[in-house]
Amino acid sequence: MPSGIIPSGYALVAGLSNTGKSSLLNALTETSISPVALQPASTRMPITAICTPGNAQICFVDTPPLESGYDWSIIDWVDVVVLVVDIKQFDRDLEKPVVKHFLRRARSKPVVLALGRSDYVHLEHRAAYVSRARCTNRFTDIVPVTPPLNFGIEKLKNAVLQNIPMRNRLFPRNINTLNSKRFLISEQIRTQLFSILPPDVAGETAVQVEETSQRDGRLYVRANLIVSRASSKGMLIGRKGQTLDRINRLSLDAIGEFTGEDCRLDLWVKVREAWTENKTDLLEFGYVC
Ligand SMILES: Nc1nc2c(ncn2[C@@H]2O[C@H](COP(=O)(O)OP(=O)(O)OP(=O)(O)O)[C@@H](O)[C@H]2O)c(=O)[nH]1
Ligand SMILES: [Mg+2]
Repeated sequence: MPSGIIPSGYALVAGLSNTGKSSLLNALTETSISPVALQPASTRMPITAICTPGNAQICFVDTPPLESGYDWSIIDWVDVVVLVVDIKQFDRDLEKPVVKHFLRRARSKPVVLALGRSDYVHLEHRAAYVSRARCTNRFTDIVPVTPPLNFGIEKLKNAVLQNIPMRNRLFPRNINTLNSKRFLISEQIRTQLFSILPPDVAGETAVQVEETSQRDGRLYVRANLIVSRASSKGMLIGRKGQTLDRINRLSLDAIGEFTGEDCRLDLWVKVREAWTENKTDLLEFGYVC
């Protein structure tokens, strides 16, 4: 084997909404890079994290839910696919048209089935679910996982690694993501909006990070929360600024956990009328049209 040739490649993390894809990416890469949220469809753009088991490199790619206008072309350039399904309803989910379409698109790729939320099933019953899933004859491997408890994660990582091709390294050493820090911070802030605001207002609020710098030994972040209706501005600020304060506090915790840095955050609420219907605005705020 020529020197410099190592297992190096991309593994897609895909699945229906709210199945635990982002939690899984974080557990696999021992990070908090991908925001996790209770509400469905919280991930809206691919988030990457690179882990280096042994001398290998795996770039895991967390993606938005399959049912929300999925970018199918992503399947073409990854080496391995991890399909996350809920263990208790995996056979029903595998019959859904969007999942069938996904599996057809991925027919030339190794697909590892991650049976998510395996904590909902007794430990001794999990093997029976694996056997049932094996009967489909479709999957390269099948692994029950519970990302918040770190259950099944090493096994899943090994199953992926077995299918990563040998090649020249794809990623420079010491790189742990392909996303920009600004984008990742904006996603951490955006996710907090959903735990505080009504879903329609949160969904129509873009986050634009204008500055990330070091000030007095701390990470300084200035970001705009851009609402699409003037009437939403007051809702984001709240009485005496209380709502904005809460958004700020939650966001600081999330950014601190993700970056490991002590952080100061300045949030500003701005209005851009009907940005959700304007293609130029959507592109500016990082939405794929
Ligand atoms: N009990 C349990 N909860 C889980 C598990 N994995 C994730 N969750 C929770 O499920 C919710 C959704 O998790 P996410 O990781 O954001 O799910 P997702 O598939 O990325 O969601 P979208 O990006 O919105 O499609 C969060 O509240 C997680 O804490 C699991 O294995 N067991
Ligand atoms: Mg997600």
